[in-house]
Amino acid sequence: MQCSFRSCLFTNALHILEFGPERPEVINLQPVIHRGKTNAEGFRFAIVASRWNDFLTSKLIDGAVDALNAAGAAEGDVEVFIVPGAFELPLAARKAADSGRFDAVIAIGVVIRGETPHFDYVAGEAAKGVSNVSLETGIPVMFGVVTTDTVEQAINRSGLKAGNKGFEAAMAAVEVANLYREMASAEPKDKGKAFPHVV
Ligand code: INI
Repeated sequence: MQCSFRSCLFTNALHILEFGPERPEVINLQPVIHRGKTNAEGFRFAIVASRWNDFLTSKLIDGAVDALNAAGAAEGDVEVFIVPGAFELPLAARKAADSGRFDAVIAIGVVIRGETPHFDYVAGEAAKGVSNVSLETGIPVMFGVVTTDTVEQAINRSGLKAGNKGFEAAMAAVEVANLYREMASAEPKDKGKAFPHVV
C-alpha cells in the first residue's frame, strides 16, 4: 500500500479497526501501572512560601496545609519557611531538600505580570530554579506558584474561582512522595542481568 507517513498512520489505524490487530500479542500487553497513593501518613513536607502578595500566598499556604491534613499528614511533619519573594524560592527549596528532613517540598508564591518586565525574570527563575532543585537533589519540589497577568486571575487561582494552587501542589507532593518511595523500594526484576530480555 502506497501512502505518505501521516496518511499511513491513519490508514493503518482504520485497518486495525476494520480487521483487528495483526499482532494481538503486542496490542494486548498489559503494562504494570504504578500510581502514587494520596496518603500523607509517614511523610514529611516542607512548604517554602514567599511573602510578596502575601494576601494571596497566605491562602495558598492554607490550601496546602489543608490538603496535607486531609491526606493524613501528622502534626509536626509539615513545616513552613517564608522567604521575601518568589525569586528566593529555589534556594529555600534547595536548603529544605538538602536537609534530608523532608520527602517533598512545596514551593508557593504569586507573581503577577502587571506592567513590569520584572515578572519574566522572577517567574522564569522561580520555575527553572525549583525544577533544577528537584532534578539535582532527587527530592520532589512542587511548583505551587501562581503566575498571572492580572490580580484578578491570581485571586481566582488562590482559592476563589479557579481552585487553589497550594492545595493542588500539596496533593501532587503526596502523590509523588508515595510513588517515588514505591519506586525506590521495588526490587528490580532480573537484577544484575544487563540484557534480561535476551535468553
Ligand atoms: N516577587 C514575587 O513573589 N512576586 C512578584 O510579583 C514580584 N514582582 O512583581 O516583582 C516579586 N518580586 C520580588 C522578587 O521575588 C525578589 O524577592 C526580589 O527581587 C529580591 O531578590
